[in-house]
Amino acid sequence: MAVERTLSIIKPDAVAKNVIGKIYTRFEDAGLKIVASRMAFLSQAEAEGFYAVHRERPFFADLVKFMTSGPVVIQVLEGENAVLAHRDLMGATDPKKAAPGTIRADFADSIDANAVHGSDSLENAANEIAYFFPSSQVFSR
Ligand code: RTP
Ligand code: MG
Repeated sequence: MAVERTLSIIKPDAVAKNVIGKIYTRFEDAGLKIVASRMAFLSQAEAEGFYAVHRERPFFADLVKFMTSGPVVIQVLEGENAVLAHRDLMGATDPKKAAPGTIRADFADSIDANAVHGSDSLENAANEIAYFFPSSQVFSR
């Protein structure tokens, strides 16, 4: 297994629920290190650019509206097999289908307000990390 980096976002619903620390603890307890972190209030253009792969999907407008509805916390996680390890911690996109004990099962309310984002491949992770963090703001440990 290789050490990887992945991009994580704590979405507006989870920030509003005051569970940033609880979610960070899950990352740390799973052996993922937080190597970059910042809070942001995404503009419409930033959210549209970030989710550009979904531009043609019927849920795109709702997704952008939700992601710009409040502040988010954006982080880079580093560790063994980080992309998949993080997706496992998150659980399925629809919290009703997410396995018990996953972040979405425990903190998400709906498929739209689903608490967290995680990169879905190593290639997308590299692009998503670069979208939010210059390399000088990522602190490998
Ligand atoms: P994310 O990118 O946010 O980590 O979520 P994901 O990989 O689990 O799901 P993805 O397919 O990339 O979709 C991005 C976000 O769009 C919303 N969505 N709604 N109504 C729908 O069928 C539907 N499908 C996706 C979700 O909020 C999802 O997180
Ligand atoms: Mg996705």
